[in-house]
Amino acid sequence: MQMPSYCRGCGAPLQSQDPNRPGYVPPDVIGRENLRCQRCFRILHYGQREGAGGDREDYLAAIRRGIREAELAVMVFDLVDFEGSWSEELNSLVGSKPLLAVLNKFDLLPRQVKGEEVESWARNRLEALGREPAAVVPVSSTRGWGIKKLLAEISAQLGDGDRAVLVGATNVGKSSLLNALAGRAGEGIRKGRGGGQKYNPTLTTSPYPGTTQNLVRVDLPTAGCLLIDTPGLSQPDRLSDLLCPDCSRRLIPAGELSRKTYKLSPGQSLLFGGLASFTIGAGDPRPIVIAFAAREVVFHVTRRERVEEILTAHSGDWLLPPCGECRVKEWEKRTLTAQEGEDVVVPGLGWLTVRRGPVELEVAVPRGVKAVVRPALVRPRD
Ligand SMILES: Nc1nc2c(ncn2[C@@H]2O[C@H](COP(=O)(O)OP(=O)(O)OP(=O)(O)O)[C@@H](O)[C@H]2O)c(=O)[nH]1
Ligand SMILES: [Mg+2]
Ligand SMILES: [Zn+2]
Ligand SMILES: [Zn+2]
Repeated sequence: MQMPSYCRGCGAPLQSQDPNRPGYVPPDVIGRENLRCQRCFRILHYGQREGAGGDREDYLAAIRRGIREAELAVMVFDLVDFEGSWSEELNSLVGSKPLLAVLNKFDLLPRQVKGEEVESWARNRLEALGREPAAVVPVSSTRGWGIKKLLAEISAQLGDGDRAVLVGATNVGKSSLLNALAGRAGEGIRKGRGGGQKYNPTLTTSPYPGTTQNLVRVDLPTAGCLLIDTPGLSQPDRLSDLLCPDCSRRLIPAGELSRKTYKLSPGQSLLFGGLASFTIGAGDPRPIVIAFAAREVVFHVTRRERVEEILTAHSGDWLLPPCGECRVKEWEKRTLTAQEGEDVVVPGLGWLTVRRGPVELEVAVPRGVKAVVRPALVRPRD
């Protein structure tokens, strides 16, 4: 019997030397087939947070190998953090390989938003970035929406026995997507209790970034292709990547986004926890903005003069996130003008949609984080 040498959940090479590193299995089980490492076991069964383990260069090398092996690249985005999911580095690694774009976590948007709307929105965004994928498919990996269509699109691009590689930033849901595709293609189905069928997902997924460690290949004979999962790439200018794992989990929405409408006046500031402030300058005298972020982000309105005092006194206390440890030390301010029907986005945190404008905004974010103006993702209904 050939000894399996990689964890089937995260792809880490199996080892029995260091229990604190990915890939660890006790010496007495090594050699068995289909093993999952101790780290994956803890993540899956105890929801435990485990450190990422490897370094960025190793992840990059794995992604490069995955792309080289495949005939098709599937670029996975977190739809509610499109800018935070876009990586120039990954884009250039994909190069001229045929490309599909997947807009995952569609379930987190308000229900009014239609699939066709986000599809054409994302097509335009990608075109502006110099990309024209063969297809752009909104999906929800956790709810199973759009998976059948995506599987058909992937099969249409591939010849028999060809390979597709899933690439993207950390936590966008690549492994969840691959599990959903495999389930859809009828892989890993086993008898559940009471005789019903139950899908046994192969890949380890978790709310903390940095779960997948290495390539994991999943064969889908019924779909006539092989899919390759890759480690995610951390994003240096995404706010959620700059904070501790608990803060970053709070910023990544677990359910539908919270959405609040504000009528503000010049000189008023809207705070997103203790992590960003949007201060109204010139423009429409009574602008209306809609704030979008994960539910755990506290929105707070105050006067411009009080922002500093409030941040000093309450950030990490009731003004969450960040936690006390991740309080912002250095701020960066920019002035942006946004028109009605545009969003001002802070990648890895959320965005403001201008409902009545135009509005000039002074945006303060932690040093190194971007702020971007884009056409509105969720178009207000009149
Ligand atoms: N709401 C929602 N959550 C999702 C969806 N897909 C994935 N998630 C969640 O997003 C988190 C990250 O999912 P993973 O599949 O581990 O993401 P990944 O891209 O493989 O992450 P890395 O391996 O760290 O690069 C988990 O908490 C998933 O449950 C989705 O369609 N909707
Ligand atoms: Mg993964
Ligand atoms: Zn593992
Ligand atoms: Zn923190």
